Amino acid sequence: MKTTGGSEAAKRAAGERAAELVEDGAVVGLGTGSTAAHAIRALGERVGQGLDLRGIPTSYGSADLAREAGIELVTLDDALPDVTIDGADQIAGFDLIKGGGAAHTREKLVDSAAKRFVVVADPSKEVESLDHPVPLEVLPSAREPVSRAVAGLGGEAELRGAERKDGPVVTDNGNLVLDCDFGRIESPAELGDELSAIPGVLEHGLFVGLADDVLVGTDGGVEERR
Ligand code: ABF
Repeated sequence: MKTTGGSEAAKRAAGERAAELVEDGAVVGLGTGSTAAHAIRALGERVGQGLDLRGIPTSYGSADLAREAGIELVTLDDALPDVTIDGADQIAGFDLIKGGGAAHTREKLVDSAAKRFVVVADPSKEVESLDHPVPLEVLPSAREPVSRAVAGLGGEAELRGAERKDGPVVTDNGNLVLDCDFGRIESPAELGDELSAIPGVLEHGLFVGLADDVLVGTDGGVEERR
């Protein structure tokens, strides 16, 4: 699974702490990315010790990892998550930018459906104000009109993987990703509403007001915000 910046020990500390919070019998949303992967592996170990749980994956990657870890998988048609554990690309307070793994549409579905959404991260993700490019999952036919609409909102859209010989990044849902640079984002909620209103945008990577807990791993422990 793709690893972004930040120490592996810090990611592991956050992921393993989140896995400890899961109670017997729970349905758990399984996030995507290298930090959430630590939680999935730790949950698999707990299943091996007798914990009863079912997982709802947010991507093919998290589904594969969960199967390897011995976690039974179900869908949102079967049950809603008691808790979802997922990573982030940038965190300001409880507002997030996600989508670095091109999985944010399913992540937002599973994260928002959970009774409790626990974010796991290393300290490199924390900032005062969000300024990371915002990923948009767009229909392949909507790439140009969406790019123009983003420019109209003061942003600059870049097709993810445009430079790759084997073609741009394609999401699990068969769509493209535009990474949209707006500089410092003064009002994430307002920008999120504007992006949602653009025809052809399936989902944007601003997660505003969804997180219940933020667990930031460090090399020496875990800082927990609720
Ligand atoms: C997913 O994985 C994303 O939404 C986010 O883009 C990324 C974080 O990855 P990592 O934990 O590897 O930094 O949760």
